[in-house]
Parts: sequence; C-alpha cells; structure tokens
Amino acid sequence: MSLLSGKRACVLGVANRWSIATAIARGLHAHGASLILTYEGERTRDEVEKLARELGNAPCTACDVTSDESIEALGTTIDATWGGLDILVHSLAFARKEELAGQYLATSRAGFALAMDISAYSLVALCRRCSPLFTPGASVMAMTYVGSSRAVRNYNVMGVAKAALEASVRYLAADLGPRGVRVNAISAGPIKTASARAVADFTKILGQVAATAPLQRNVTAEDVAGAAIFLASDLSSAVTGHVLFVDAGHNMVGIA
Ligand code: 0WD
Repeated sequence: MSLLSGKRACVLGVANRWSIATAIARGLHAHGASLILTYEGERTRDEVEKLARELGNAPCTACDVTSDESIEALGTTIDATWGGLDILVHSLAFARKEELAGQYLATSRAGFALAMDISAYSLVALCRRCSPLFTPGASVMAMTYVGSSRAVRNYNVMGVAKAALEASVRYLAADLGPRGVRVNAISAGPIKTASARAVADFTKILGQVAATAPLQRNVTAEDVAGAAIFLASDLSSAVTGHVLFVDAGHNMVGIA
C-alpha cells in the first residue's frame, strides 16, 4: 500500500510547471493520494487542467481566494466529490511587484492589505470552510519563507504577510488540534518560479544561498514536495503548529 493511498488532497497554487504546488501535486499523486486542483482564474486554467490530466484526471475547479463565494464554492465541490478532506495544500501568495523592491517603508495601505489578504488571511478562510470536511488525522500545510522572521532585502511586505501566515498556522493548529487536524508550514529556500521572479534581484538571493547554505546548493520544488509528502502522511502524525525548513540549512547560518 502506498503512503498516501485513500487520502484525498486539495492543492491550491498551481500556476505553471515551475510552481511549488505542481511538484507537491505530483508527489502526492505518486504516493497514492487522490487530488482536486484549483486554478486562480482563466489565466492559469489550461496549465492546471493539463497537469490534472497527467495526474489521474484529477478534478479541477476555480478558486480565487480573495472571494468568499469562490472559497465557498470550492468547499461545496470538495463535499460533493468526496464528502471529506484529508490534505489541504496552500501554496499561493501575492504582493504588488512595486512593493517587492526598494524600501519596506514605502508600502502602501492598499498593497499591505492585498498581500495580507491573499497570502495570509486566505489560509484562515480556507480552513474555516473546510473545517467540517476535515477527517481526524487531516493535514493542512502552507508555504512560507524565512523573510517572515528576518529582514530580507526586497521581500518587504511579503515577509510581513508570511509572519502573519506562520502565526495563523499556530492558531489554526490550536483550534483544529482537538479534532485531530494538523496545521504546519514549510519554509522553502528560494526557487525560481513566477512569484519569486517578482522579487527584485531574486537571482542574487539564489547565488547567496548556494554560497552560504550548509548543503551548498539551492533547493528544488521536489525537495519541498518531499517534505509535503511527509507532512501529508501519517508519518508526521504528532507534528502540528510547526514551521519545517526545507532550505539546505540556510536559515540557521549566522556568519558564513
Ligand atoms: O522561492 C520561492 N519560489 C518560494 C515560494 C520560497 C518560499 C516560499 N514560497 C511560497 C510562495 O510565497 C507561495 O506561498 O510558495 C508558495 C508558492 O509559490 P511559487 O510556487 O513560488 O509561485 P507560483 O508558481 O507563482 O504560484 C503562486 C500562485 C500564483 O501564481 P501567479 O504567478 O499567477 O501569481 O499563487 C496563486 C497564483 O496561481 N494565486 C492565487 N490563487 C488563488 N487566488 C491568488 C488568488 N487570489 N493569487 C495568487
């Protein structure tokens, strides 16, 4: 029997083949999970449907996390398809490009609210809608970055949103824990995806990590997927409210 056979997973955040969510969806499928994939809108629909065909013709549905109606509709789809949910993967974020460069001081009220809404609040809204669907032993995971706890040049408002996301992981873990539902975050090292390229000087960050991380390399989306499979599985049955670093050890280095 495969590690995740019988488990039903909803994965949000596939934009294209480089997305971390794509590697996670592939990994969950390879280990026997059934999938529902979501796309943000028509712009990403084709890519998501193409991936879904590769992964056992998984159902696809739209979910724009800025819309309560859209989140409600996703819950209804999951309920109608499976009547329960074992794995929820939150792998999405957004901030305006102009606020991912220069000084954090310049962050606008609207840009701050938007980054928080999409990148942090969405996890709360999704967990609330899925709460009646979660089975005992269900696992929720969100993707974060070390810019939540350290000032990383140009990461700015997204770092603040990731801090809120990580705090939300802990509060949600406390709320859902009595029902046996676990909530964790994976703090990934930098990976060249569409979202990452929105951060100014992103390639410089990649070079710095490879030069100073103990493993002397950058991580891949497949490295992150490995940790996601662990968190989705019963192997992590007592792990909750945790931020798991998948960053080649970069976060713990002081002076390299
Ligand atoms: O270096 C990296 N790539 C890291 C990413 C390091 C550490 C963490 N992360 C995080 C990101 O912050 C995000 O939470 O991993 C998660 C996935 O990011 P990704 O795979 O790097 O990025 P990408 O392939 O761009 O997918 C993120 C997707 C969006 O893509 P685009 O590029 O179209 O903005 O998030 C989705 C969208 O598909 N998204 C939304 N989904 C639903 N509703 C929304 C929304 N309103 N906004 C963005």
